[in-house]
Amino acid sequence: MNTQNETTTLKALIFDVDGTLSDTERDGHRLAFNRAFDEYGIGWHWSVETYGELLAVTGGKERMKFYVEKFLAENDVPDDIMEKIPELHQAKTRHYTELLSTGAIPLRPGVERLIEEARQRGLRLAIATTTTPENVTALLTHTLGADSIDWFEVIAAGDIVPAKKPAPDVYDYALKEMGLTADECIAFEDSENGIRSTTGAGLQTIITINDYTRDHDFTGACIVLDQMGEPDQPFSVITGDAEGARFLNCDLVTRLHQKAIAG
Ligand code: XBP
Ligand code: MG
Repeated sequence: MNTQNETTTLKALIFDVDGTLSDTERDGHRLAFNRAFDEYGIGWHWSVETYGELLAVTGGKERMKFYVEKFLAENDVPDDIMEKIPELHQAKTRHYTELLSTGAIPLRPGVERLIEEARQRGLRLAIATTTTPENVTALLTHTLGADSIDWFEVIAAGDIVPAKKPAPDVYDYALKEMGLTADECIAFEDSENGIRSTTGAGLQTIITINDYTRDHDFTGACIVLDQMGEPDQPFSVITGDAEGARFLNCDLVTRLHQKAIAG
């Protein structure tokens, strides 16, 4: 936090992926998990509702372990399942990247516009996510084009840090790699695990909710919106002050950042 009258220029935007850049969970990751379970003949099926509960744990391998430990009766646990989880997860990643390659999962409204504007203004870009690196590459390639990978100077993903969100480690890692302080950046998240992670790293956060996260606790966010919005598709403000704006652009992001770090 800055002392009064001191300002810190916003230098970088750090984006979460799942739920923030794109609505990937319900019809992306969930489907890919179920396809992997079918492929391995283990008879699990994660419904939309169950998957919402499983999202309490980030990371696909961690989520499967959580399911075995908390959702299955002891007699229903397949033999040696814990040893098979890494292989099952590789199959899930294959199904997920195949799904993305069909173009079935677009970016959320306003994401491409904001990223383009940030690039034009010379704002630096990074990604901090718990998902597997191949999944980030596939999403960016199939939505923004192959070159877009290079727009992000750091893509901190998956097992790059041992402790996934809500631990702050993935954001700490991104900040360290960029050589920036938390006050020089702003983060974009969609979930409570996400904002716990950003807050732990000392970052200010803009939240765009989705169906799985609308009831989460976003205490400390600069603003909570239903989406980034477009000029012809305005956002709704859930909490905070958008100063009359109808969609998120770099001017609003900068003002929200300044206001937040001034305390
Ligand atoms: C994303 C996740 C990930 C994905 C699955 O959370 O929790 O686990 O659901 O990805 P966040 P993998 O948006 O907070 O980063 O299966 O590749 O782990
Ligand atoms: Mg997310």
